[in-house]
Amino acid sequence: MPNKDKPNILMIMSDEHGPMFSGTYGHSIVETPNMDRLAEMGTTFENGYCNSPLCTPSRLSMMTGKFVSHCEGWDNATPLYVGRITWPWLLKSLGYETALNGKMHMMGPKPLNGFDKQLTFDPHSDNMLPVFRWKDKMKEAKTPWEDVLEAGAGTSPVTVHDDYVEKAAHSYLKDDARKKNPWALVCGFISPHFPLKVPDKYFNKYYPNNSDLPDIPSGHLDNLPPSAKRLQKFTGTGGPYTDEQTKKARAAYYGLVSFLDEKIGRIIDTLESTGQLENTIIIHTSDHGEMAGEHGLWRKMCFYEQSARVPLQISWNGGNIPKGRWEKGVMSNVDIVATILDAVGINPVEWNMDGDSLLPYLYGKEKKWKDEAICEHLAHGTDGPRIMVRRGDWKLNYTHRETKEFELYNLKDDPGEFKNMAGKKEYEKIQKELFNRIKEIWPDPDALEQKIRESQEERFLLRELTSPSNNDSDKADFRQEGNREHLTAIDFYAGIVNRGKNAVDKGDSRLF
Ligand SMILES: [Ca+2]
Repeated sequence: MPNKDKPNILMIMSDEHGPMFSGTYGHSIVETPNMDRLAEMGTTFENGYCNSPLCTPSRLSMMTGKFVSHCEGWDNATPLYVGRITWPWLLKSLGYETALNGKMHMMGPKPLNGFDKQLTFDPHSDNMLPVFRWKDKMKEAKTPWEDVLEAGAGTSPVTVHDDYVEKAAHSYLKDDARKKNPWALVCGFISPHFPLKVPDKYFNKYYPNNSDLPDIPSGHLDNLPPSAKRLQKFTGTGGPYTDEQTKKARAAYYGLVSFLDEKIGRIIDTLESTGQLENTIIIHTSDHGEMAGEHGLWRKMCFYEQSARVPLQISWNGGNIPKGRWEKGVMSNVDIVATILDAVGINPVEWNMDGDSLLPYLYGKEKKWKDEAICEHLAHGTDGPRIMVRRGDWKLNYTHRETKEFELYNLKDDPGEFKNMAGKKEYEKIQKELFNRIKEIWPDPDALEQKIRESQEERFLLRELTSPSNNDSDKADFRQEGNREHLTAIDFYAGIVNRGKNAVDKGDSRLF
């Protein structure tokens, strides 16, 4: 029988959810009653961050408990080195059953990395995405990002996938086999990730009467930092869009958040009705956020709050995690990994994890939390390594390129991140302090950049060598249920060539 020493782990991970787009985090329109329910059941972190504002790097960091530059999960076409320890492997060493249900966006042959099985399928693990080389000049989108223009009622591969994930979660939790061993289940939902299509019921909840526009002060878009301008040109997400188009697209995004929230609620119901709520630690997070038009951007790949912050909620009905606690201390997903390990009796320090367990803090044994988050972006949408450090009220963003770029924001005085204080004499001390922390993580940024560029070149060459043709025929079959056959290394790289070449040549950034 399950016991308190070995709590079950249920991780509900969404994709592309900026926490401010939820009622739970204070949004005046978006209703998320089941996130509210999780907030009552446990502790919610106001300032929780992902460790990279992009799918695969964020998720590989989440799997390994290490920063992206440490686990070397550079971009959306980087497989995880198979010898890398992940938290599911460590839980298996204690007799846990581990299951992945849906998306984790791990690339490569047999990308389970410590999960016993995949309950449904992950369309992104074999939907091959391009390798972008920093040595190539960043392309500029030729047209506005189409997803905003196409937003509305309907279904998409995302909503279909998520329906399968929910169904598989109920079956897994209701299975009597769960009574034998402790288990860890990750439900990898893709909503509220674009395409911005959501069934009528959810879309009509917000459109046309219940949507809003981004908060953009007059003149701000003309004064965006260079990193944001480059990203805007690359993605085409600056539009131009009419206010009505933006409102409609935001309404569809809000609808996807509600669609996700209902699924969260029904899974908690099943956990409760099967008598497993007491002894299950529930973690709710996302891999990164969504700009939703703020700062003239959609999607992510930057360190603005909408992109880098994620919902972070943790509860344990039968344990000692405080209920109804709203925590402002800064933390990130690597801390969640360390917390999971600590909860089952594994010392994360022994495995050289970059995160810290939150348990001593949540149990009141430690009064002061470290109050820090690190986020890195080492992929497309930039032409050099980027890193963010948030400590207390301050956030420093650094771009390592020929002309070094800094952005410094005080989130208390300027929550919208409209006033870049970098380089100002009166904030010299805090900028230096935060940059010193960056230098601890990146002791040699030139060497890091070189390593990333070499990896880009190697993977680019592998594509060339394994490409049988330049067709586009290997799209994922979203209708397939059950385990997918996993890919061989050759299939993997060949797939990247096929899809990647086309996408890069066309300057099409919609695929990723
Ligand atoms: Ca993602």
